[in-house]
Amino acid sequence: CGHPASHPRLKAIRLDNATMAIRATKRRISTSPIRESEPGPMSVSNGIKRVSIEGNIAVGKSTFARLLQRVGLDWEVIPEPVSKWQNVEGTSQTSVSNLLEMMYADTPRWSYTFQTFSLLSRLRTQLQSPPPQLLHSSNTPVQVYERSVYSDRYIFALTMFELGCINATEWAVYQDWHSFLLQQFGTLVQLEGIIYLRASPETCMARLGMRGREEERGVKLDYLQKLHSQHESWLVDKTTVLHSENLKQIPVLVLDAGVEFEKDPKAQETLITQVCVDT
Ligand code: DCM
Ligand code: MG
Repeated sequence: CGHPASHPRLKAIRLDNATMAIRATKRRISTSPIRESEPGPMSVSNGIKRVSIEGNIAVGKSTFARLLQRVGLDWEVIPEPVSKWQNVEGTSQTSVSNLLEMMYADTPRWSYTFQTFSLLSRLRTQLQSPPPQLLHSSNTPVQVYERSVYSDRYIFALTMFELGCINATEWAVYQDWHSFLLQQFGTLVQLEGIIYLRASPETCMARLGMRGREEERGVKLDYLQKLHSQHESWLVDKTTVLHSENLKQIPVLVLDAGVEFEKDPKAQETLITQVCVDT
């Protein structure tokens, strides 16, 4: 099967109900370490379902999101706005700086600024109206987010605070902003489900090297190990202290992204069938 959509089981697939998909997966793949609970009452807004892909740096979120889009015609992928972080625009819309580069070059100096900006730019991107064809689709439209405002806070900003790169004052201000923005806009970006692409930090390190994003050249394995444990605490062990009741109730689908799936149609199919449900 050269294309995931050509597989017979995938022909009539629509993610009409992401929660159903996650439940179906739980039944089908008993070895998957999935934990789930009921979705919150606020999980659907404008009739759109939203699913976030989470995972360590360079694990393959963008690749996986593109695969999902290929098999689900009604799905809109909303990539992480990394280019906005690499080109911070001044008032005349010209690029004034590369904040991603600045953050990695002097992490204690720029982490707070970076985390504030990544949260703001992500929220702005995710709040944009979906394309009309998505809204007029005969199936329930699905938006696939590459990461979420939750990983911004409970993975990255929290890690930077724990590493001492965001100080106690910055952390308090960040959390105040975060909570306020979610109170105002939270229902519009509320998730139906989370897909956690899980791979070892060593695998992510190798993929990061292959990707070769200039700004990330100095990223060390111990940082990826820290981010990995942070993902595990939040999405698998459920030990992260969360401040949103809805967030605690979002079902999580854990997928083994340790397999080399980027160029392997069979491995892609294995991953994709775990997300899709036949209608
Ligand atoms: N990033 C970060 N803080 C966030 C979100 C992202 O430091 N809140 C960084 C991690 C990566 C890059 O942005 O260097 C995103 O790349 P990827 O999507 O591969 O994880
Ligand atoms: Mg990416």
